[in-house]
Amino acid sequence: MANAISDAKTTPKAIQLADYKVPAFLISTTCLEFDLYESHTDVTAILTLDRNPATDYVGSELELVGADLTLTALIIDGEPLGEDRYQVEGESLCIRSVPDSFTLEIQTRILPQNNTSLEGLYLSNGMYCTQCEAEGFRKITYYLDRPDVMSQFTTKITANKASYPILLSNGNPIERGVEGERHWVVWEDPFKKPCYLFALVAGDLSSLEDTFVTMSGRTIDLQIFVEPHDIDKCAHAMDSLKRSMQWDEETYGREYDLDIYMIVAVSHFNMGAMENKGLNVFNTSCVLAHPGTTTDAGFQRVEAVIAHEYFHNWSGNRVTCRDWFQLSLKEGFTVFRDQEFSADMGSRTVKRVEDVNVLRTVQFAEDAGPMAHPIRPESYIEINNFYTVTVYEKGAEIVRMIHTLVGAEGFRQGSDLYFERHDGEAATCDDFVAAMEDANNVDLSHFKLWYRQAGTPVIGVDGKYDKDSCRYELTLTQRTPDTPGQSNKEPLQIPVAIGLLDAEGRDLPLELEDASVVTTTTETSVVLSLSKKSQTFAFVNLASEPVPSVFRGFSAPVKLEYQRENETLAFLAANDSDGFNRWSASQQLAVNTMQRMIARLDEGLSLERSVELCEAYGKVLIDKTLDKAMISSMMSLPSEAYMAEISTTVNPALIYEVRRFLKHDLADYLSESLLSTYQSIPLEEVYDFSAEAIAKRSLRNTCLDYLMAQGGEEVDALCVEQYSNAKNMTDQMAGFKALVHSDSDNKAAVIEKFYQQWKNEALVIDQWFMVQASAPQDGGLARVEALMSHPAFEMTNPNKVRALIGGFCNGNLVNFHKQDGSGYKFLADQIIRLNELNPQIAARLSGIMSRWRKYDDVYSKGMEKEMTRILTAPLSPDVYEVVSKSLN
Ligand code: B3K
Ligand code: ZN
Repeated sequence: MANAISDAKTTPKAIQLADYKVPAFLISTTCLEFDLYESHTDVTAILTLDRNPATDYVGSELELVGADLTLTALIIDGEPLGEDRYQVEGESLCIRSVPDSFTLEIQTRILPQNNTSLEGLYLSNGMYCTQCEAEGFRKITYYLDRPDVMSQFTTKITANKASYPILLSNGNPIERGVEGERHWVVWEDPFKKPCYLFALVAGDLSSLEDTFVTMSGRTIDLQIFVEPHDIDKCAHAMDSLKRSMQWDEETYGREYDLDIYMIVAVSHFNMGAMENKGLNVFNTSCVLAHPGTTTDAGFQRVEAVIAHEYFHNWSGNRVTCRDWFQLSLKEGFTVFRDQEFSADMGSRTVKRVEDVNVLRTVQFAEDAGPMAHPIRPESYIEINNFYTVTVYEKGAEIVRMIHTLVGAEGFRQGSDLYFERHDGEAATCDDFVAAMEDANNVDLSHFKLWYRQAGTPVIGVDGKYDKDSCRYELTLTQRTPDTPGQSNKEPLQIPVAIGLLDAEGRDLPLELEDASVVTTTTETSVVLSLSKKSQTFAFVNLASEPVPSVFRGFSAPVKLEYQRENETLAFLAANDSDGFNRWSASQQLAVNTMQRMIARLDEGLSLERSVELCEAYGKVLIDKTLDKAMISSMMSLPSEAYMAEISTTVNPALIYEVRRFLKHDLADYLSESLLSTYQSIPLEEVYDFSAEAIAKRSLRNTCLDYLMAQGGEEVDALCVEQYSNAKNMTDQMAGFKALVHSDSDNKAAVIEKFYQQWKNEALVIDQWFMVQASAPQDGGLARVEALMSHPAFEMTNPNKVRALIGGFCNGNLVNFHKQDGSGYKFLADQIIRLNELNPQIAARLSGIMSRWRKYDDVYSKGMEKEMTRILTAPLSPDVYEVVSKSLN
């Protein structure tokens, strides 16, 4: 048995990109047989191996990897191997004196019922399922578990027919049969794939079925498999799948390739979903949707994740990654694709605001912390720790910048060339950029620094207007702060989308003195390419001083160091033709206000109303030119997490106090307007998933949230009324959360009532845990500790852990960051417990305290103490990597 737990003596070693070597052997075919029994599973793998013509390895040893396996037989070309022919050490199986071409049969026994890591083959609510990315296949059999070894898979599954009537794997079913109480199915996948895309499912499942006719006229069978009681919650996922298939044909010319596309929903899953070839496995939270049980955000997440996994069929599966350092090749590109799909399905600006908000809050924090890494990292201890917002979301921004630089048409030509060149191959990020360069005849060699350099660039902006020459000079500077292991950063190539506004807020015609600095133009903006440390761009023929609107649409993942008067920000929030920058300006106005207030509190001064902010928000609330969803997000104060990210030294108590004060004060100032807006949008009888209906609910519920911050019996009654009369979960949840996060006397009753109504809906109960865990009222830790013993809580279910422990430690800053360190001790205890059960989830939670150095002393000492305590426990490489890097 391989032992995944390490201690100080066996420090796990880092894998380096620079050490990449082509595999010594290739596996052309992989035949798998699974015999599933309640007590164990027997796996037989028959592999056809050949020496790789491209290798420089001249020896005759074959090294395979495996973890948590009991090896029962090894047979080469029909001849069983004696123990003198091989050696098992840790995760390695080394077979001596193998020929250049041979058949290897490996028999192993595994215990899926004991597998709580949710990697490899495991049981989720009595259903067998697999998760092999990144390195889970080694928990199934010994193999060359690396993405550049691609093989053609055939899989036979045998199990009890009554308990497991549905047996699934990748590709098409080619044979089936029954033997007594057991039955079997053989699946064949005609496409070569790396083992991380292998999947198996066995269970008692119901399915929703549909078809899609592709652009070349082929009919594809679509199936969504779920536990029988969830069959009424599959329609939205099916609809999203069909729209994704059509969008990928229209936007990228990509057609689906197999005859069947299957999705299976499982309740125990470490992340959102997995793009296994032809057989996606999904977290139930990313498939199931029903107006009664799912909020708008839930519906949108299902749509986005369904699309994301579907798009992987080309960006990930047909063209896969050479090694795990190239992860952003498939993830960054696929996130960009799903973001654009969602933008096309709903409101483009609102989607951009949501995505940038996550990036600026979570990714910028990661990029400035001890785990900072470039989108193509150069080393890792545990690859599972690198499925990060940097690789995914910053990776998507880098693809988006290429899109901006070469334009939509050029980008399409580049992606066509990429798919054509590398179909069936394991490619690198360099290959992707090369296709973009070759299709567009551009040189992206400087731009490629984004793949190697970590950290968020900080951009300085300085404008000078000269009345006599009617010239406006804009000077942009850039610097990227040091990150662990990387100092002396070089200037990047940064696309800067710019517009200039006149005093009435209209876009001015843009004329540059040197037209060659312009990369692309739209009607109202130009994209300038900033590639030096400092550059000045001169705009000419301007009759009066313009107001610049920089980084329109967030044209690059950068931070602005740009002092603007509140008046200018309010002007941009009211007038900018770029919706994203309207939002950004209103956020910055609130940030300035909050930072000033935090400084006042820190000096022991009291807080006073910010008339500027109240007036600006008041204008936004009644602005007829704005979409309701935009009003809602422009009215939302910057989150505590974002305020923490942009603070030099974080004091969570002050951030909370200021935000609470402002919300209360805004509610007070705007109460009439808030109430009339709230009342002008009636609760609907029938749920509608259109952007317009979502916008209405969003604005209505933002108003409710403010009104409840102000409090009072009347508002309380209004909230209870909404909670009780709501016909969909979006409105019910908004009422529930507003009550639970208030001091309402109705709180306890509503918590109980909600539980009784939804106790049979696991995903709704996750929300029930989350809302309570994030309630800011005093005594948060005690409430969470009590909920840990609630019968609905399950430490082996990641959704539950994320809802309750994550909801508290990530979403309840004022209760988690108690100066007595009780929150930190609680989190450390849970990490140590989860480290044994599920290292991936434990490592994710460890990230919460990784930025301890950034906090005020009273907090940072407490976090350091608990992180140090974690490090004294025997740790998985996952947790070890995060904690040791955070303490170094
Ligand atoms: N590719 C998977 C993520 C696998 C994570 C492994 N720890 C889901 C996705 O990005 O589509
Ligand atoms: Zn993905």
